[in-house]
Amino acid sequence: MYFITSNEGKFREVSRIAKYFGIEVEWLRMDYLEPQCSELEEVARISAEIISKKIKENFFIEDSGLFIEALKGFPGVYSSYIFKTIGNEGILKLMDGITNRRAYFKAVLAYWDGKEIHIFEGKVEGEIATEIRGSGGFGFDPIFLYNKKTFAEMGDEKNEVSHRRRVLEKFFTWLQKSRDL
Ligand code: ITT
Repeated sequence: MYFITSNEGKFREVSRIAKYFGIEVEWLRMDYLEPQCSELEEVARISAEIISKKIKENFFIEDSGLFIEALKGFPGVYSSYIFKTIGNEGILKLMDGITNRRAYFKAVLAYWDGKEIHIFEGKVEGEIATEIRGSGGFGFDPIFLYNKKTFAEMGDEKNEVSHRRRVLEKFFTWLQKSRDL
């Protein structure tokens, strides 16, 4: 099963979680052009449609975003660009003085089975920290608090509760069932 991403941190987590389910995932490192859409579902579906025209094998991709309540869901679908530009420090600055720190990560997975696309979703609620903490994980992990620790401080524990874990759990359970039919 191919997993397509340009993000090494994502691949590391996906292959680790897949192992819990006895599934071997192969990394197809590809930087595909993401369409500009207002919903993650649309980004994932359209990206998978474009890739399916180039690749014969079954594959899946996963698009994630950080949604901050006080910023009306920002950076959301723009998470990748915002991380590359203002980064974690920039997000902390935007959140300066804001007491509502609720946020969530959402992951949308699109699986191409050779004929059609199947969509799955996973979400995890947390808060934006007031400082950068921890050295594990990647991306926004050092500022995303889950039960008092940031994802970057949780090590492998992140893979038990993350948006990625939740979406993959749904996908792999579905995959196992549909293979048994
Ligand atoms: P691909 O699209 O090639 O898979 P990407 O890094 O562009 O890689 P996304 O668009 O899905 O991936 O991710 C949006 C941003 O959110 C990006 O900057 C990631 O680093 C960040 N992100 C995604 N999942 C994360 C996680 O589990 N922890 C922290 N940050 C995460």
